[in-house]
Amino acid sequence: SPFLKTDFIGKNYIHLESISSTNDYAKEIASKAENGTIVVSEEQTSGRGRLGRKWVSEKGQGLWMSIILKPELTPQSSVKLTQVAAVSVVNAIIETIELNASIKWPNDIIINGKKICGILTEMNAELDRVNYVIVGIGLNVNMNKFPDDLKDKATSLFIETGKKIDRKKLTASIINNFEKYYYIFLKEGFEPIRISCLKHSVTIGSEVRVISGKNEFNGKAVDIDNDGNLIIEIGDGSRKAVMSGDVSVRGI
Ligand code: BT5
Repeated sequence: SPFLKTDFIGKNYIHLESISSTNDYAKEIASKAENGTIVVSEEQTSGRGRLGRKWVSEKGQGLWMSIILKPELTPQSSVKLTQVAAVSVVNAIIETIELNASIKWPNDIIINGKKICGILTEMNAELDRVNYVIVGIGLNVNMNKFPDDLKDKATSLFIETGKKIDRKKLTASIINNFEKYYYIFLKEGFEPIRISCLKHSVTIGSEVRVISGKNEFNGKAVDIDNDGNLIIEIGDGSRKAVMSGDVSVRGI
């Protein structure tokens, strides 16, 4: 693509017509694939969210993409690549579509209160060494409707702008931004990413209900810490750190 301006991410670019899930495909080829390999599919027949949830991935209407990375990072800091991706997608949307997108911690991108993008980061690690990380990004681009159960909570760039979006330019912008913020993360650590997440966050400052397994509580989201955890202030004024892995955070 003439729009791609990266050193290594997307140099190896695999474009598929149909696949179960680009994250699954990426996992299969990861050990042999070069760092920065990208897998994109026109359609996913079993697109996945977190915790086995389904990701609706219609043909030709979205960007269903996985980035294979082989970073010199611990598993603990590789988790933060979700936030690196979120910041990249938000910036790409602002730059190419001029729409104001925000981040709903930890892995959703929201426009006008509805979800337009989800991120699924998965990794393969031994002890304290990461073999590879797969950053899966699903972005609703040109679909004009969603299944009934998603109608009120999902949106697309087409629904928001009334215009069909050129996926090539947008995809390149996401990849360019991702490499930029990935380098910043490797060189300067999580702090600049954290600041960017806070700047674009819809979660911070709002009352939320946290559901983590059997444990549920209400509080106010007040910060993101240096590990990427969400900091919740509860009734008695004390603070709880919530890890991104398996929680659901709902506005109340
Ligand atoms: C996510 O999970 O948001 C992560 C989604 C990652 C998708 C990408 S596409 C490329 C790569 N390959 C994959 O197989 N996956 C990745 P989670 O936070 O668990 O949210 C899932 C929930 O979002 C579902 O339970 C629905 O409520 C909602 N949802 C499903 N499809 C959607 C869509 N297309 N747009 C908006 N919301 C959707």
